Amino acid sequence: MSSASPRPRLEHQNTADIIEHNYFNENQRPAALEKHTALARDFINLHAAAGRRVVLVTSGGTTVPLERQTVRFIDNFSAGTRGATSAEYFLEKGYAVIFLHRQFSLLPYSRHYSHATDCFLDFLHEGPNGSVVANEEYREKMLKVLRQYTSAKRERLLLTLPFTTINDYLFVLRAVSQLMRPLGPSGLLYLAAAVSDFFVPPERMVEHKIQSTNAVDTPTERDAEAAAENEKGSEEEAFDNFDSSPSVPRSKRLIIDLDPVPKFLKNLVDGWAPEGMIVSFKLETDPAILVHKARYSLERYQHHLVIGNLLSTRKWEVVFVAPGQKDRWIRVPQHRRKKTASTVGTSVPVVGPSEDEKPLDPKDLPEGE
Ligand code: 9Z3
Repeated sequence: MSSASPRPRLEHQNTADIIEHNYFNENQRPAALEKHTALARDFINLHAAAGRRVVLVTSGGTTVPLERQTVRFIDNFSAGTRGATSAEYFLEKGYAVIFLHRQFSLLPYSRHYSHATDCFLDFLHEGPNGSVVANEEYREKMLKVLRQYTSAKRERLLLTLPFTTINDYLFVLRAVSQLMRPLGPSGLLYLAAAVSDFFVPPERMVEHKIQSTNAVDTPTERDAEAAAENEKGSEEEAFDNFDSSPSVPRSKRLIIDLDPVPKFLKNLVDGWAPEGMIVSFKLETDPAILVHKARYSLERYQHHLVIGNLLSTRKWEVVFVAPGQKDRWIRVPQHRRKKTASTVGTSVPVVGPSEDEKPLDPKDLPEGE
């Protein structure tokens, strides 16, 4: 008889709970999960005891690995500008910020210098006695950013937690939002990360790098045998993440069969942090469907606010979609747009004052945006 403890019974739970149970049991816990959870627990306890509001900001794109030992992966668009900039504004407003971000994407404060088209060394020169000095024209702004950064660090107001894959992200999101549960409405979840909608489930992920040619070169007897095996439907070495056996040889093509990522926003709203304030972002490219999709998301998940944005105009305008309210477009005024058109390190608010109610036409934007 097996001595393993029985799995929890699920027959009285609803579908969302079963999907959650299955996902988090079938997918591997990230190695850093415990460490990140412990850091978040200490951080939340510290600020809850001080009566401070806490926000979880998610930022950057999640990846979908195609191989367990990952050489190739599918990425989601996001530099992390929205999340990193918003985090700075939350800090300014007195929040303690947990910044759950894609590793190497933009970070609050350092974003002003880290991914700029200029190398950060271009902001500096050598001073007297071997010192390093900021160039005159950048000094004022750099000093301001440096002071904000060191103050946030000194007061332990900013906790940065990295993720890479969709799986890392989901595990940490669940753990941190559950830790925020006792904060009630003074816990804010601000979900700006660009989250993958499709992934390769673990049972269909290959261990090794997907090969573009058959076997290890030179045709040998072994290759002939392997080819024959493949013909018979044996999938041992070949990459194929299809559920069923292929009916035609696909040896030269790469066909990727992805499952939908479960929509855990429902679980977050109903179970992980049911009293928290929850703001999600909706990204689209087609202006004709943005507001509709944002409204649909709000109705489906029943949270507090969906902020809609279009890929091409995201730096200038967003639409707020909230329960029982008219859609509200918020825009950076025209005269401030050029200044921020191609610079990452802008001091213009991510959302600015409203100009009018008509959405921007992407073709009216300056080039390069
Ligand atoms: C966003 O819409 C963010 O505003 C951007 C920010 C990713 C566009 P950047 O980092 O870009 O400043 O370069 N995030 C999308 C969040 C997302 O994936 N939402 C899901 C969806 O649209 C629903 S939770 O389906």
